[in-house]
Amino acid sequence: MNMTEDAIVRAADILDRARCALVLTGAGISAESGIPTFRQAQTGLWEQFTPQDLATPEAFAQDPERVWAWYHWRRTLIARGGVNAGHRGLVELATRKTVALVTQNVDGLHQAAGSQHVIELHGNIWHERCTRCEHQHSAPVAESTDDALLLCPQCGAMTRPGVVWFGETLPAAALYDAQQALERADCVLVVGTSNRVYPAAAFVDSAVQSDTPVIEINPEATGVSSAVDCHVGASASLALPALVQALDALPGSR
Ligand code: BJW
Ligand code: ZN
Repeated sequence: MNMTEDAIVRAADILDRARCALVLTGAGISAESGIPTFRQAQTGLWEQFTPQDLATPEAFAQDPERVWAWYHWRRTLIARGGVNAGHRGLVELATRKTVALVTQNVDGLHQAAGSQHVIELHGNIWHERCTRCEHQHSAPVAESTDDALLLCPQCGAMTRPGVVWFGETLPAAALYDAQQALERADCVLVVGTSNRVYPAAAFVDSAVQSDTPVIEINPEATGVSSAVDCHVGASASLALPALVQALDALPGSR
C-alpha cells in the first residue's frame, strides 16, 4: 500500500466512525475542471490578478466594467469546465453518510453534480443582485457572450455579482447553517482549500481545537496539515472516489 492509499484507508476508518460529517470545500475541488484556484503558485488567479482590483466592493465602485469582465470570463471557464470526479465523489459519499456540504466555491458545481442543500459561504457567481433595489436573479449557466455591465431588470441600475468580496460579511443564513452543521458534526472533511480565508478557515481551526477528527484532502500541505488527524496528499478527483470505495470495502459496510 502506498502512502496515499494508506491515508485513504485511515480516512475511511475515521469517516466510518462518524455519525455526521461536515465537508468544507474550496477551489481545489474544481481545479480539475480547469477552473483556476486563487493562491496556487503560477496557476492561481491571485498570481495573475490583484484581489484588491477585482474582489472588493471598492474595486467594483471604482471600475465595475473591469470587475464584470473578469466575472464573465470566470463564468465561461466554469460553464466549459463542468463537474469532475471529485464533485461526483461527494454526491456518492452523501448516499452513505450524513453529510453537510459547506463550500467556499461560487461555481455552483456541487449542485450541478447533484449535491443537495449546499451551503454556499461566498455566494454564487451565477447570481446577480441590484446595487440600488433589492432585486436578485440568477443568470443561466452558460458561456458568457456578453462582456457588458449587467443592468437590473426591475429598476435599470447596475447589478453586481452575487459573491462575497473581501471585507464583506458572509450571507447570514449560510453562516448560521454552517455553524449549526459544525456543532452537529463529529468529523470534518476539508477538501481543496488553502485554509487562509476567514471565517471559513475558522471552521477547521475550531474542529482541530475541539478534537473533532479532521481529514484533509489536498495535494499540498496547508497551515493545518500538521494538526489534522489524516492528510490525504492527493487530488480531490482521485481521493474522493477512492474514499467512497474504501468505505464500501470496510467490514460490515453494505
Ligand atoms: C487541490 C487540487 C486538487 C489544488 N484537489 N486540492 C481573520 C484573520 C485574518 C483575516 C480575516 C479574519 N477575518 C476576516 C478577515 C479578512 C478576510 C480574510 O480572510 N483575509 C485573509 C485572506 C487574510 N475575510 C473577509 O474579508 C471575509 N469577510 C468577513 O470576514 O466579513 C466580516 C468583516 C466585515 C468587515 C470587516 C471585517 C470583517 C470575506 C472573504 C471573502 C472571500 N472571497 C473570495 C472571492 C469570492 C468571489 C469570487 O470567487 O470571485 O473567495 S477570495 C477567494 O478565497 C474565494 C475563495 O472562496 C476563498 C478561499 O480560497 P480557497 O478555496 O481556499 O482557494 P485557494 O486557491 O486559496 O486554495 C486552493 C487549494 O486547493 C490549495 O491548497 C491547493 O493545494 C488545493 N488544490 N488542486 C484538491 N486537484
Ligand atoms: Zn434594481
